[in-house]
This record gives sequence, structure tokens and C-alpha cells, in this order.
Amino acid sequence: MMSASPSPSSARGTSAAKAARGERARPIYVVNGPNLNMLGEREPEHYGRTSLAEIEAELSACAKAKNVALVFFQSNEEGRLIDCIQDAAQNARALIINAGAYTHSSVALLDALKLLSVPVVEVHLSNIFAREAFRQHSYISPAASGVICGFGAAGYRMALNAILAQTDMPQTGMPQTRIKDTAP
Ligand code: CA2
Repeated sequence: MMSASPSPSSARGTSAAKAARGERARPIYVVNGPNLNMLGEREPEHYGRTSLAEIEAELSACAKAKNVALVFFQSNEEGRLIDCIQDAAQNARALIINAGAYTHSSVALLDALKLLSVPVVEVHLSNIFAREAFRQHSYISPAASGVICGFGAAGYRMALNAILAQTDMPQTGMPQTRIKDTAP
């Protein structure tokens, strides 16, 4: 984990410390939506030349170095993405999602993501705000802790690091969990 020194022996046996360790053992889900299985094959001007398999391999290496488990999932089907998000709501420590074009259309994904009480990071390879108007609105952002876009494949690593900073280092002042929308 990221802490520099072991917990003091007095804190190690407490139920709070055990709960924190159990939470860290949960995997971070990395969910990719429609057409992202085609990465590297077309439109490199928007999405780069790195394949999804290469992105996942790089993330796996980062996660291994930090002793974090990852679960990867990609689907072109909205319902299968929702099933995965519901699974994450039960089992994940956090979730990274590039919902692809469903970002701009899916209230169903938004509703599913609202089930999560752990950090959710929305990632886009391209800077969606510098593209067509229809890409500049995300239905899912209200359920996200944060959004990373425009940094290509590196955005996934940034998301992982942001989650680890948020969940392992509460002293940084970042909120520990996603703030729920309390608007009526
Ligand atoms: O920039 C992103 O990551 C997007 O989520 C990618 C989506 C797009 O609809 C969003 O507006 C922004 C599209 C992913 C399609 O990826 C392809 C990759 C190679 C060839 C064709 C599509």
C-alpha cells in the first residue's frame, strides 16, 4: 500500500483498522464501453494508437506495484455495462469508467453509477470539450467523483493514482468517498 510506515501496533488490531484493510483488498473496477475494444485500430487522431489490451496491461503493472487488484470489463452492450456496475456496487473499492458514446446518451448508466458509494472516476481519451457539441455533455458526470479527459491512454493511470490518493491518503484533504448529489 502507499503508507510509508506500518500502522502503530496499538491501531493495527482495531476493528476500524481491520475494516480499512478489508476495504483496500477490494478490487478497483475498470469499465470500458462501446467500441473501445477497437482502440488503436482507427481514429488515432482522437484516441491514440494504444490498444485496450495495452492500456489494461499497463494499468495491471501499476496496480501490481501498488498491491492493488483490478477487474477489467469491456462491453458494447448497455445492459452488460449496467450489470457490471451493479456488481461493482457490491464488491468494488472504486470504479474507473470510460462509457464511450453512452456517456452522451445513457440515463441508465447514470442511475447505475449512483448505486456506488465508493469513488467513481470518469475517463475519456479525447478532450470531449474540444469536440462536437453532442460530446460536450456527459450524462454520467453527476455520479463521478472526478473526470479526466484529453490525456489519451495515460488518463486511466491518472484515474488509478487519483483513487489511490483519495482512498489511501485522507490527510491530503480530498474527500474520502464520493459526495452524493443531495439536490431534490
Ligand atoms: O474520448 C473518449 O474516450 C470517448 O469516450 C471515446 C468514445 C466517444 O464516443 C466519446 O465521445 C469519447 C468513442 C470510443 C470509440 O473508440 C474507437 C476506437 C477506435 C476506432 C473507432 C472507435
